Amino acid sequence: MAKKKTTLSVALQKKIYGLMVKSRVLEERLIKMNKSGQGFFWIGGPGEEAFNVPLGLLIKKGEGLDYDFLHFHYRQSATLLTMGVEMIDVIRQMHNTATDPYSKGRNFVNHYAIKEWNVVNVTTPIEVQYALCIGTGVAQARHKGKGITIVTGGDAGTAEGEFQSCLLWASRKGKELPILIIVTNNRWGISTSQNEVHPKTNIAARGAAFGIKSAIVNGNDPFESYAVLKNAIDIVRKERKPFLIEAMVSRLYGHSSASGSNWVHGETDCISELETCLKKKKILSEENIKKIRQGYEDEAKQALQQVLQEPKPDPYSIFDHVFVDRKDSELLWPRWLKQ
Ligand SMILES: Cc1ncc(C[n+]2csc(CCOP(=O)(O)OP(=O)(O)O)c2C)c(N)n1
Repeated sequence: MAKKKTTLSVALQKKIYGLMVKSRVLEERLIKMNKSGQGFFWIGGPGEEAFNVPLGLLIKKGEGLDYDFLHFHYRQSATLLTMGVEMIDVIRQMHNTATDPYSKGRNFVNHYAIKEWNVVNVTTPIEVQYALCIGTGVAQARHKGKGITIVTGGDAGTAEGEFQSCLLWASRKGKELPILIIVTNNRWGISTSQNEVHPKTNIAARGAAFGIKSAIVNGNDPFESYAVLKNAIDIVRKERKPFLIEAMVSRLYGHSSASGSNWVHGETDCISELETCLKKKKILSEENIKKIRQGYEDEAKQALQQVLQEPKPDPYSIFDHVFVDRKDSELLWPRWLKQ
């Protein structure tokens, strides 16, 4: 349950709530799209909103080394919406239209790539982001500005070598990197329970072996998440050293559409908990709650109606924006396709 006491202003508490609902409504629309054949695959972040919205509010957004570099995974919609991503663009990627600004209709949903905000391409292979973030960490350490690198991923992925590489490179003596290393722990890797693959200790405890400060946070509590994130971000920004956060979160619709994307009973729902808390504090009424949700539902529905009219990518664009230049890629086309 979100703690009743917080130093955040009433306006900020309301703002966080609104953004959490916006993100949930969008994700539920994406799930419906997948189930009704309007999108091939769904993966996203319902259950991580209470942590991901505060993260979005605390990011120094912009392009280049003076701003934060973001190496996210596929459950980050609430952070991106908080930063200013439009619902319609996420729906475009879900429907794979040519108008999708992140992949021109070529990638799974929630796979963002936004150069102007230092959002490095979300990758489908898990954990590679923890290796890639070392690069921007090194660049920002040399640059000596205020920008930091932030990387996120799930608990199961920490079994991969990239996670250990990240801890090591971020903590070399005298060459520390300004990286906020985040693991959102939903206790599952698709269908494998964390108890089957991890030691008894928390993931955050691994920081100690590398001399990295760490914290565990209840990621279902937006106020606690905001406070822990703010403290960690301030430390990384000022000391130019890494910090490791393990956020305990929920996975409300299972892993992805591959596991059915149905509501999972028994998981904590951060939005209904926050509603109870804000109603008790008389910050929100039942009427406000309904109105806020309805407003976002209307926005998502309208966006979908527009996206359904938009064009699909030209088949010949398949080799655009890949690591093979256009000239070479022409050679890869079967001749019969071109005739
Ligand atoms: C390198 C790699 N191995 C396996 C997979 C298949 N895979 C996709 S998601 C996933 C589980 C990830 O679990 P976790 O890291 O806990 O993140 P979560 O999805 O639970 O947020 C796996 C094994 C993959 N995408 N990439």
